[in-house]
Amino acid sequence: MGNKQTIFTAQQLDSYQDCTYFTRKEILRLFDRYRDLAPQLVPLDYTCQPDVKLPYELIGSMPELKDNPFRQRIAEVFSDDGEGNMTLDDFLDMFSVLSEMAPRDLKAYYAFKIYDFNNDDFLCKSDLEKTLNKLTRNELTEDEVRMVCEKVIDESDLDNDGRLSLEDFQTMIVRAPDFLR
Ligand SMILES: [Ca+2]
Ligand SMILES: [Ca+2]
Repeated sequence: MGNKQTIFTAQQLDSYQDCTYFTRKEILRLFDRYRDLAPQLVPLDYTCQPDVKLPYELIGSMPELKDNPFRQRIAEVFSDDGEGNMTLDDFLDMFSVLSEMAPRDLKAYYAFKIYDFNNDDFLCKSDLEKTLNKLTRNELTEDEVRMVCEKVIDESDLDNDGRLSLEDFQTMIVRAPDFLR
């Protein structure tokens, strides 16, 4: 009991390795971190895939997220329930995409989802305004924000529908890579 080998089956570890950019060792380390957030909720045996979710409040307080102005959106996007409460699978997915090993296109795809506050698969002006306010930690005036967002849409809205699709967004981050950080 409590031995690392009994937490997951070999197949589970293989599939976690296939679905993330992590090694077995890193997966086990992340499991420990997940469990440390709430040892009373997370069992030491995952071989029967227990139905466990950790509340957003715990996830959002982790050192990687707590100072990130997008922490709530990040947790929402990666959580199955859309509310930021995370299963171990959600948790591993999130850290995998945030890791340095994740390719730029994958990061861009998730950045788009994170910035799409109303989840309609487009970045409209109000999504971009919210994004910019968070990126700049509210240091710009309303007028400045409006101007920057209009300019961004103007330059990247290839099909001229006044909002950015994922494709438009990929064009945009080539010009303004800060949006991907
Ligand atoms: Ca949207
Ligand atoms: Ca467009």
